[in-house]
Amino acid sequence: MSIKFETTLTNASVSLTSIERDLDTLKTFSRINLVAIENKTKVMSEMITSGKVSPRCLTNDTATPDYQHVPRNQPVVCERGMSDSSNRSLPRYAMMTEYTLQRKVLCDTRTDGGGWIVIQRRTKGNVYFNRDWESYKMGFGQVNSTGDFWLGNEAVHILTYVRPYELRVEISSEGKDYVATYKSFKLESEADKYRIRLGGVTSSIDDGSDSVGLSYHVNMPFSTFDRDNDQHDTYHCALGYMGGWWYRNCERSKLFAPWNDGKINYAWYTGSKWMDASKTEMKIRPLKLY
Ligand SMILES: [Ca+2]
Repeated sequence: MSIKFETTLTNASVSLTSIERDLDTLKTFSRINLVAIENKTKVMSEMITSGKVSPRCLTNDTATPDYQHVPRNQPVVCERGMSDSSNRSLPRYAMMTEYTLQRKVLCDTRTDGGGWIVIQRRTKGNVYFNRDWESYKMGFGQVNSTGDFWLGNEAVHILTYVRPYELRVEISSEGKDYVATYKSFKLESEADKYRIRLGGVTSSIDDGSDSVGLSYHVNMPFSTFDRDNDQHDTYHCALGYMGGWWYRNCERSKLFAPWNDGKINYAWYTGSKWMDASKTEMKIRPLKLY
């Protein structure tokens, strides 16, 4: 085989990889656009049917984000809890339909003003968390006010891709409650292995440095026992420590690790000690109400 032919083959291979990546991105965009179109169509049809607005008015009002038009007495998305005083009558947790996903999610309607979509919860330990890539992608467990669950990497990616979100992590350890809030939070797409983006931390258990809590895992891709995406050359962190996570080399937190005797052992490193966790919740909230 001539050198020229080999070079041509290599170039063709590089081009193919690039095209594949573009196709992946295009697929994600198409899916999000399709969901958005379905949502708009549904809302418009509901508005016209309910007589809230005439088709002509809708035509003149296309620049306004659609979910501002949803009647205020119908709790349909978590973010309403942030400003709607009527939501004070809601229970602490409520199942509401999330707009972008068009599926029921668990909302925390009160904590710090409410409006939180709960994406992870472990209080009972009756749900197995050492699952494969596909399970973490799609989510598992019982998404309701008493269940343990993970909402799913794909759902969290779609939400945080469409709008900027903040993240709140709550941990109970030895009778005390701890909180870590991150003013920016995002999961990249599956093509980028659901890489975690994180910033703006406020917490007594995570000072944002490179060696503590969730901050240690910033910019890491997600790993499961069947996907070694960590930075450890000779060890498969998710296989060894079990449970999916954004393992690095390997961890300073692991809230999906096995549940033993009513807690997750060595769930979070604070900078001075490892904490076990007898309860965890991860919840996200859009930064803007528009
Ligand atoms: Ca490894």
